[in-house]
Amino acid sequence: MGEFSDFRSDTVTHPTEKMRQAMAEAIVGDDVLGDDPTVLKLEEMAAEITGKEAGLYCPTGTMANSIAVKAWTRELEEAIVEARSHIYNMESTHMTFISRVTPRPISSDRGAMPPDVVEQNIKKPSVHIPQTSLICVENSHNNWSGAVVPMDNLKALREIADRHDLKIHFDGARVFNACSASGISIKDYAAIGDSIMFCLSKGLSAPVGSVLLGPKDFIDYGRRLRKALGGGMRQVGVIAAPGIVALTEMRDRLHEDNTRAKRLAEKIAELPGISLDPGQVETNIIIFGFDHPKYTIPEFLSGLREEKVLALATTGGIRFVCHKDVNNDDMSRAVKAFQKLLT
Ligand code: TLP
Repeated sequence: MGEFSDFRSDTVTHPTEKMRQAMAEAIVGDDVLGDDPTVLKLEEMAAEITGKEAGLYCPTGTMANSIAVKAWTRELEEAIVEARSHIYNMESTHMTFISRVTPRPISSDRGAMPPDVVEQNIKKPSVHIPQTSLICVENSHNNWSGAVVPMDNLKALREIADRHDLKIHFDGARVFNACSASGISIKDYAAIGDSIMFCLSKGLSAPVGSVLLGPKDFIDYGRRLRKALGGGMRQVGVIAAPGIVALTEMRDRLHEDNTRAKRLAEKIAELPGISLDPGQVETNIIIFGFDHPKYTIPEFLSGLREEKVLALATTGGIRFVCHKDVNNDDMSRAVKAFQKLLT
């Protein structure tokens, strides 16, 4: 256990020893010229795992999502997004800033957008109205407390997209946590999207990077967009190397994070001021409502910090994220801090 028990995000996970070794030994080349063997290996491996034709290593999930939206849309078009989605709420408006398309937010049942409502919102263009060209889905769903979006719902959206000749982009920042919780394979999830993005830098514990996957011509164009956005990173095998370790060795342990989150949720759910249904904690993210006579959310978070426990305020309350670098001692410290402050 470190000085702080850091539940702010799974982005705080540190690279494993094997990742550090892989970084030190990485064979590199100029990736903008297409000859960094480590990056090529990572992109091929990610394509193979997801069943997509090609992959593109990106510095961040936000850039991968930005590239996907830009590649699938044109100006005067609209993209359907889930109302609490990361792509719509937490990526500094790249849809309007970079792609110059209008996001059309749809309310959902814990990340699952009702197919009939999605279909009603698909627009054919007129002199007044933008054309819908893209649907974005997210799974697991960060701001819905890491919910796993049901496969039936995703399949229904895929059918609608096919019927109306739309593309689907799948924000799978934490898709491997969803795989672990649902038992559904990554290939089955990836098949829902024309493109999919996943992050190496979250529960998989690589220090940086995300991979965007899709058809070869989409990825070729995406490579040009990545350069235009300043993401041509030269000898980037040094940071792609831990991504290979992440994909090879870290997927199988994500169930531990999911289980820990459920256990933590069960321990805090009954405390005064907290509204949380532990049954709804399916993966590694716990979001609970907070309304306590003694503290506002910022006051409670600083109380936790004094007890060496870190968490973040988010849509719908307070967020705790379980990951490889919080162990049972960190869990006990968190539960004790909750009990001390709230009872
Ligand atoms: N999410 C981060 C913060 O931005 C909130 C986190 O700590 O959870 N899609 C989803 C679903 C995400 O949760 C995130 C990051 C991203 C995309 C963007 O990834 P990065 O941070 O690599 O740009």
